[in-house]
Amino acid sequence: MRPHTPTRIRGGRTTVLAALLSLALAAPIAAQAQDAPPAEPTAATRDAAQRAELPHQYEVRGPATPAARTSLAATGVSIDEAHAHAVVITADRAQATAVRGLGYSLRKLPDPPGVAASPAAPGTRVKDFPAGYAKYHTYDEARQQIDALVAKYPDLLSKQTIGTSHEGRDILALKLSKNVTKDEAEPEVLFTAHQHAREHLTVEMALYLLDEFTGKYGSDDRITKMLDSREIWIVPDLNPDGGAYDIASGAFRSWRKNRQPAPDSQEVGTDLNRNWDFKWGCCDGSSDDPADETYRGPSAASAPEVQVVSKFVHSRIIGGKQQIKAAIDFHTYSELVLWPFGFTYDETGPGMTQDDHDTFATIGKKMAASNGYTPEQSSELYVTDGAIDDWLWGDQKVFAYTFEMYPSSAGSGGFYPKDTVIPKETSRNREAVLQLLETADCPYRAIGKEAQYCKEG
Ligand code: LU0
Ligand code: CA
Ligand code: ZN
Repeated sequence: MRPHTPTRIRGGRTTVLAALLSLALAAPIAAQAQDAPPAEPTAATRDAAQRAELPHQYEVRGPATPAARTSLAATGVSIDEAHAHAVVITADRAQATAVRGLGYSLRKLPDPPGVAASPAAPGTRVKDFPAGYAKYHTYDEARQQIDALVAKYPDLLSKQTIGTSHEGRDILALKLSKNVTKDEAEPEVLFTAHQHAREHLTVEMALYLLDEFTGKYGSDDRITKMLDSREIWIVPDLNPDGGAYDIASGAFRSWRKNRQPAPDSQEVGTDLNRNWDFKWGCCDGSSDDPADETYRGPSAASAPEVQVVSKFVHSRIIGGKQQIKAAIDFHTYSELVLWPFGFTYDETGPGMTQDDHDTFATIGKKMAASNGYTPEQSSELYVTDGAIDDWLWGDQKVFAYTFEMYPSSAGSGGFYPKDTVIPKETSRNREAVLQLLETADCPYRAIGKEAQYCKEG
């Protein structure tokens, strides 16, 4: 049976939270004198309620079209996989109930080994990856590796702090180029990673690129040529707070958002990839409920992390021209190459000509042929609004792609593949990255329209 169009379900989590809080409070209140004032929820009871709320993955059979997936996503769950007649979602208990309310049946999937079966006891602070994941880099380890590379390759690699996260962690931008300390008139390409906290493999992707490009300059012809003629920007960790929170208890929490409290709410976290300032919240592609996985935040670019990177991208407008020509934002998982727009099913329209679309699709398909991912317009998956690619293209005219990295399914580890896959699954994108760099001086060359779009001046 095909479920009817869902109505937006709000406050589900709040209701569950209230019920848990009243349960937790019932005993102490009963033991108190009759005229004692009602107790305020303590940090401990709030913690208890939230610990009952760790999200899990479920298979949902039925949704088979972009429209059906968009309707399902409107409950505020994240859709992690889309198949011909089923999807995999991440949902907490209240959200799972909301999805069942649409007429779907849910099958809970087994958690990967490192995922917390039950939440950590309050105060547990391991702050590192679980066993089997030791080769993933924590925020501090990534910084150390980056600092070592900057020290080793000062003419090729430079580091700047472009701002700080909600909790005050530095957000870094690394520049890779010959004569790195000079701002030369070369096409620029941006690689970003880790908007979503649980997508740790993307930080490894960024570190791989830094390592590969520094280490092979001078010996690998294509890399040498690119560093000689491009300025490459890498923002290796857009969401350091979320990443730290996801691993802080010693078992993964399946956390997606940043760690900024929502206004007038007990809930924490904005989905950074619904917070960018282009058609923000326009099109049922995000949630206004702070409890949801895809909460878009109270206003466009309300997340400090989004502000920091937006400001950085704006800073690359020189002489009225955006220097960044192309970009990849790394996510996991599903093995996809995605291009804008996400806010509409339409291939073309205001802000996307047929030539623009054809250029996106041609380059995207070629990159996908190199890494074995599936190429498609982002909204083929489901509608998103406020996603980075829509902003980078719609606002800045950057040919921006999203790569959804390994694996293709939850059965291979979902968001949490073991560290043994890191070398293979990061180097798998080497060719695609080189292709994008090589095309960045004139992306329209891909459709044979260099003369029309890329004349000097
Ligand atoms: O933000 C997302 O929902 C992405 C997909 C979009 C870029 C279309 N999927 S993810 O959250 O699973 N990485
Ligand atoms: Ca240079
Ligand atoms: Zn993601």
